[in-house]
Amino acid sequence: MAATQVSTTPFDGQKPGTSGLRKKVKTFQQPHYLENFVQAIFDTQRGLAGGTLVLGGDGRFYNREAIQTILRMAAANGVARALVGQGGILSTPAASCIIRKYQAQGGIILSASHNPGGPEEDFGIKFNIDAGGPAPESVTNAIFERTASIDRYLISDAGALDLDAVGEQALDNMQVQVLDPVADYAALMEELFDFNAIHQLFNSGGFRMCFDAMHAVTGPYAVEILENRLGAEPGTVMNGKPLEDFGGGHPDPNLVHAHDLVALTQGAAGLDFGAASDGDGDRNMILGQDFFVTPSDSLAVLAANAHLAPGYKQGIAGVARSMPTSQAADRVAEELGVECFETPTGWKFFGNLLDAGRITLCGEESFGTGSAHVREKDGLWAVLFWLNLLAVKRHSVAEIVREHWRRFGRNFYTRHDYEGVDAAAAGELMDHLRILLPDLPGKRLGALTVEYADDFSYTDPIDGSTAAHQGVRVGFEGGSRIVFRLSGTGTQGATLRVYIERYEPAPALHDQPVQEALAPLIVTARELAQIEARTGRREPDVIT
Ligand code: VG1
Ligand code: CO
Repeated sequence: MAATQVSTTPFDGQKPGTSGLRKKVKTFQQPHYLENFVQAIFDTQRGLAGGTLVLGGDGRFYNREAIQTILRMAAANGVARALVGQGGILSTPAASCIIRKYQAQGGIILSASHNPGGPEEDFGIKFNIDAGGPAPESVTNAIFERTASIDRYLISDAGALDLDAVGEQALDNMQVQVLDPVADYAALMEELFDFNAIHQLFNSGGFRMCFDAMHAVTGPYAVEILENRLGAEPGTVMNGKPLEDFGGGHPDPNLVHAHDLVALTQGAAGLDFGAASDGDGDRNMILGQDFFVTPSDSLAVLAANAHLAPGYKQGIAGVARSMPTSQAADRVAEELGVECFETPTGWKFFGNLLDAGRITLCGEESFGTGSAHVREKDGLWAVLFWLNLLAVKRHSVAEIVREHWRRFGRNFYTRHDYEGVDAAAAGELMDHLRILLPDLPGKRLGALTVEYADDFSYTDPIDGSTAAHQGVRVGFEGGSRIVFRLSGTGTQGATLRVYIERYEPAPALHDQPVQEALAPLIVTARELAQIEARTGRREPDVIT
């Protein structure tokens, strides 16, 4: 079989967003669409020729087809070895783990993460660099630039490979190794966490839990780790079979989309622990009995207790959080005397800090938590970390978090999403806010005085690269904040995200319902951005 050169013409808009290129499946199915983007990766990432490429996806519709295409292109572009997850499956954190473990030159991950899947829904592709993490903007910009001038791609005319059997095969001159997608990842988890202690917790008789894989990629990982290795009761993992359309749902672990799991934790007979992960396995939601742990609090709690897990017993070097994430982790970092960084939204901005050893833990408000063990956020890792804490402390989830609030104060926090908004109107809303910014400091909005107001920009402390226009921040005296930004992962219209936070030191006031505790700030946010007048929306679509 031989490599063929196919003529092509550029497509508009192949610009990766917060996490890779995400479009409707129908867009990806156009002739040459996927091929152009993949060739742009090979044309700009020269280390892949003669090197090792890791390849896998979250199993959504079009995954298998795309993997066969990419393998044939990899062979034609001179890749020496491809490591592919069995069945084309690799969770995002497992792909990162495998890139690092086998010292690959990079990886291609096929996923639109928490976006729905199926013929009418979303598909995505992203490139991860040799450190294992999402490509930084310098790389994604180079790939995007290349897509604008691409005029040919290379592809082998070899037939389809059998990806369902673990083992080695050849595709022209490229060696293809089909790997068990779970084994390397599970081994890494065993190094980091006290599996004996968790096993004992599961066998103590008094502990009931459920993990919702949402018919997405973590099913096989969770069954192997929780049920097979840790001895959780069979059936602990619900919705454990990955489906191409995730059973028709949004594989997004939040209070809205994981409502079945949430219901299992409610009431007197509610489970002690509930957890869920997203389409590609990098997000996590943590629940206790009648208790939801905000991802921002989760990061802070893990940072404060990291020494209790074997992989972090030496303590942590530092913490980072994305800008819209609540400032709860900052207080922990201050008390621990370690560095704390505020980065733009998207895991790619943590990579340099992790590589340089400046941080050990990092997280985002969007149900993302992770550490230096890989270069992606990691859903099951967070679940195991919480289980390790529960096993050591033998307190309930709620007790652990309340104790944390008593010690550090509580950052009340919510995110309001307005989805599928007219893109032009959303852009104008952001422009309107940017125009207001210079006049805001010192002004009173509602009961609070604005301390600072800016459009967040970031300078990477390691390589000096900059990222501007990362979201509008309005900070008030006393630490309250409102943040506005537009989503970079959607495929239809625009999504406006409004992030609202208030710090409350007094334990007597920690039990208010969140939306109530934040009500005045929510009103301020709506008025300041003129949300209803500009978008026609009275209420957000999703509140987390
Ligand atoms: C969202 C989240 C962001 C996260 C990104 C990818 O981006 O807000 O924190 O890193 O999704 O997560 P945006 O631009 O839509 O706000 V995943 O699990 O979808 O890869
Ligand atoms: Co994800």
